[in-house]
Amino acid sequence: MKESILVIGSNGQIGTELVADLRVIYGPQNVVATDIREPGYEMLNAGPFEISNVLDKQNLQAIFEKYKPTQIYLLAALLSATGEQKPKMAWELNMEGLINVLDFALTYQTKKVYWPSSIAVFGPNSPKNNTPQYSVMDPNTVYGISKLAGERWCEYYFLKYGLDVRSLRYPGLIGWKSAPGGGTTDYAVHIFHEALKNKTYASFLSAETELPMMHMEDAIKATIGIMDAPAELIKIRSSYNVAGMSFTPHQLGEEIKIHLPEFTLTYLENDPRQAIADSWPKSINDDFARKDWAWHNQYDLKALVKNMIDNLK
Ligand code: AKB
Repeated sequence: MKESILVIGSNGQIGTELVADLRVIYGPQNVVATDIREPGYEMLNAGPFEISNVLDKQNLQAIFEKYKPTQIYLLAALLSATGEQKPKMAWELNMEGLINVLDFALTYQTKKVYWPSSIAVFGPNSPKNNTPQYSVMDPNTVYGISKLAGERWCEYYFLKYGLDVRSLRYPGLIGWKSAPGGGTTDYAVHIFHEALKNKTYASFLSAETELPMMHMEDAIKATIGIMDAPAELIKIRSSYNVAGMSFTPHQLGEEIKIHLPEFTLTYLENDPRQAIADSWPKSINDDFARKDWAWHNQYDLKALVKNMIDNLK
């Protein structure tokens, strides 16, 4: 059967790379990129693009009616740092956007829906190290609360209506092809651009703040991997823990110095993103994803830093 794939929120950090890879696999015409804003020249000319607003049901329905998607990737969301500045807007976009898409997916008999969750579903009382799939979850950011609620909705639509929804809890994502926006883990991308341009970077997270991270290539592989897996292998219908590596700003800085010896790293104080990072896990246990649908990552810190510097140079 011919696939019609809809990517909602295609201009963001994940969408930019995901659309390009899906178009290689399924053919450019079968992957419709949609976002609330027009994309750059490259995306606009690489395949179909539509303006979409997940909060505008009429607009969304017109897109479903036109393309009758067989698969949907819903990536439109406000991330953790922006969410704390605009809590009501984050809740509305992250929650109502999800429910609108799940409802239209049912109406238009979409085969599979992908929705990203995050390590932000964990909170200050979750275990910090090797955080298990199932544990205390008490997120204290609006973003985290919306992701945890979203996970419950995804599982609910699967159990109640049989909608094939699949999801991953992304750690911080680091890639050289696209820029992050509004997250707490964004420092780990900005640091590379500044290291190459100005040989120095001021981290808004403290030297010893350890967080789970992943190379974008691994994240895209996991995303397409879980969507391609046979439905019976997807045992968890809320969202899967997935892990790549964990490091602190200091450890990242030291690894960058191996390639750029003149690089210096300084630290800002009193940034509101520090409290968000302090509420999150340091490392993640992803045994369920590895066992259920054979997830495995490729990049560790060494390989990530080399790849980022080689490509951004
Ligand atoms: C953020 O920092 O908000 C995101 C995430 C970990 O979900 N990158």
